[in-house]
Amino acid sequence: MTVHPAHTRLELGDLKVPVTRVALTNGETFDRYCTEGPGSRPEQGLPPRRLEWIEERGDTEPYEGRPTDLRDNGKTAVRRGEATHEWQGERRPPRKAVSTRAGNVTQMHYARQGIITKEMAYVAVRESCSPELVREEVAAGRAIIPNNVNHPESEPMIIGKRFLVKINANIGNSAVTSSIEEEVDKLTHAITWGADTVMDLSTGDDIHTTREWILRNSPVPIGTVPIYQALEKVNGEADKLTWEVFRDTVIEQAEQGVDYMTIHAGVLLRYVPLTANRVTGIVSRGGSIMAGWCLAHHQESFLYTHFDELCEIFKQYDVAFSLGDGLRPGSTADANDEAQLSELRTLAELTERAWRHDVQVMVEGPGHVPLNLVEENVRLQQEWCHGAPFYTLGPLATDIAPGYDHITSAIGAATIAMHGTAMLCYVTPKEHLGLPDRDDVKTGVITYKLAAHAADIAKGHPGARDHDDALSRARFEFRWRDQFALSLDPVTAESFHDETLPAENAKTAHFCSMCGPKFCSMKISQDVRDRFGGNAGASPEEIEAGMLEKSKEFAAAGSRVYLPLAD
Ligand code: IRN
Ligand code: FE2
Repeated sequence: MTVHPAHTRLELGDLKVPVTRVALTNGETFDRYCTEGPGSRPEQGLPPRRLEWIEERGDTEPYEGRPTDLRDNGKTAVRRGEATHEWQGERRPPRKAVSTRAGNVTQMHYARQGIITKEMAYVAVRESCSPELVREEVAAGRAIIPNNVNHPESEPMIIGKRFLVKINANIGNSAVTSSIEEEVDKLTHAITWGADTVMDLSTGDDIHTTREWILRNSPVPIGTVPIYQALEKVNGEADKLTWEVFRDTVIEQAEQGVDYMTIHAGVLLRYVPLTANRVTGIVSRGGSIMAGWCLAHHQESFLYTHFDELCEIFKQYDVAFSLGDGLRPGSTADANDEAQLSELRTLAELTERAWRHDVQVMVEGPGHVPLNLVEENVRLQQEWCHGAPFYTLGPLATDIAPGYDHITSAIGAATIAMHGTAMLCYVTPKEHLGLPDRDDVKTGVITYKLAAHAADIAKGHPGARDHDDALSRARFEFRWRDQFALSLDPVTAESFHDETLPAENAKTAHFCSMCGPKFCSMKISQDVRDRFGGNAGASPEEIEAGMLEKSKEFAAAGSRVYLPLAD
């Protein structure tokens, strides 16, 4: 029987912050960062836990409630071809919480006035740091708390390089496959395995309803790329897009509660020709839509020219910008080229513009980048964007392994996060090949969790290694159950062990089937310790003598590294 971790809550005043408490067989416990949800009935959604905090600030319209059954709202999809934000039939948003007094409800706005919000205090407990550090980082723009006032189901989290490295999982149906239920299931699955934020990249029909279900069921911030829905509204013809269609889409999504939006406002008309000689041109979906529009109209991007109006909308809901890297390299050959870096300079300019409105910003980054060029990406972004959080897609360190791109990208992701990237956008094994299914979502999340954690350790983040130490001690002491329970994926760890040693007594045995009972390095080290009363007390000569003795035993047993399995 595996040790099942239990949810518990750290209480600080009236704040209750969930942690997963792993009870170990030696009587110790280990707490892991987690969310309270998921676990709702999909058609009901999660309770609006953050509502009180939002309402007690008194700067939003009253909460109008939401349908008790999301199926009642099921006919609210935006139909293809609609170039208007008029609601169809029952398309009334479940509530509207537009700021009425200050006109600005962003966490950055409060932070800059010296206010520590409940959200900041909550984040401080999750991150084991002081609330003042959270406030300072948010005020300076070096961290964001994506936190739309219309998404009260979300549990506050922070993205910034002074905090734990976060990971985002992309889900979303396409015109070709998958249903709303499947997407909600993927959401729950991604969060269960550790996604810190989720982006809904749905395209096709029912885009509005899908997002509604996702938001109402999500305890983590939800991001979107609104240009995708805007494009649906003009029948997929990029040149038909207008600022008005786009603006109305943004308002519709902000009212639903989207916490951050990818806005590809750095794809300027004059940068498009810079991609002409690339190996892979423009690989960003949003980037190519905007490049197409700029070329068709021979005008500057409406996302750029109307950027201040976007800020005005964002600050009424506290939507954060994720400034899109529409010109990111899609192959290692194109990394760090003029197109990519020109766009980054514009994203830096836009960061400052958003900050003038106290709107929270993170900046998106590549893509495909050889390891030797990775550090330069963070360095330039941090320098030019004055420390605004960097959010990168991988990057893939090589292009040659379709089917394994969760790995090619995790190599780049760990490296870039070690140098200061705050959030990593996961890549699944289906990258470049197809829409990820449930299993791909899990593989992507686990792979990115370990990349992010590897970076936390390398950065010397306080307490990051505690988890490793707890697992390593369990491993060294042959507490197999504890080793499984402490691992990122206990199910897989246990089932791999079961493949060769399924018996119950193997779960306390002092060896595994890799080296067999005689040549387990951990066992040998323990023998050495027992003999000399612990390594600390043993002199180098004594240790050497112990090793020599083991070497003789090894030779006497036939010098075989692998032994046949014991019955
Ligand atoms: C993250 C960093 N750079 C890109 N991303 C994510 O890629 C972005 O947030 C979105 O989820 C996804 C697809 O973006 P494009 O292809 O429209 O740029
Ligand atoms: Fe790619």
